[in-house]
Amino acid sequence: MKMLRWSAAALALFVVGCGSVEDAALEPRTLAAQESELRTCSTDLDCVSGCGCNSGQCVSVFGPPPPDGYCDQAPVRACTTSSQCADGCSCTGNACVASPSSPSTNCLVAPPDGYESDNTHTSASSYLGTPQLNHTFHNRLDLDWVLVATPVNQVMTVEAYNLRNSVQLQLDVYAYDYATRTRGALLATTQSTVCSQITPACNMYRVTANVVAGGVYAVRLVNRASTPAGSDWRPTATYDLKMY
Ligand SMILES: [Ca+2]
Repeated sequence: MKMLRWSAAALALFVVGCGSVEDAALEPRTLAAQESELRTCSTDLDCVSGCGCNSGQCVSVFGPPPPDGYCDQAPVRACTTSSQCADGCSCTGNACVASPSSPSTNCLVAPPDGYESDNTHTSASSYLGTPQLNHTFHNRLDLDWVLVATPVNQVMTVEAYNLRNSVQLQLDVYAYDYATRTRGALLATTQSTVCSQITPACNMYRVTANVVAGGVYAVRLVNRASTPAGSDWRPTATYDLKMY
């Protein structure tokens, strides 16, 4: 399915790119001129979708060869609204672009989600009894803390589910002393999805812990993806969180 989507996207880009191919045919460029335009890179994230970084240059990595110059384009962050772009960027032509007032802003990075700043247990969001939707890992170093108060003695289940855009995370539950804001013992942790099939029932992270009436517990979700921070134009890793 992933490949199918890429193919459709690539096809669309190839169609869009046809104009430049014809232009190139009308006015051939010298080989030296073409080589001078090759896009330099240090990681695949420096190259547009469908191109990879090979020996410091963006080149086609699989599938049919793209139109001349396709891999020489700078990557952009796709969007449909400006809320999907970082501060200082707006969504123009389905790409996040820097506002005229801050032209040097890096618009490849994702904006933080509505639960930020929640990178420490003292700035955690509070779980209010209903699922928290659309948590994102907006950069490689992102982690998310959530505090939950437990009204009764029970086995509490915590799930990170609806995993979108290649979420890889670690899910932890800690005991917590809310009065002193002190983290206690690690009660449960996982880095593995429930099962390996590609189904919603399997593709989630789940832990359980014994909790007590009147208790507070701290849940931590850590981004385990290896994407370099600060240059991620790809769709942002997103998950929903529920506890019951
Ligand atoms: Ca966070």
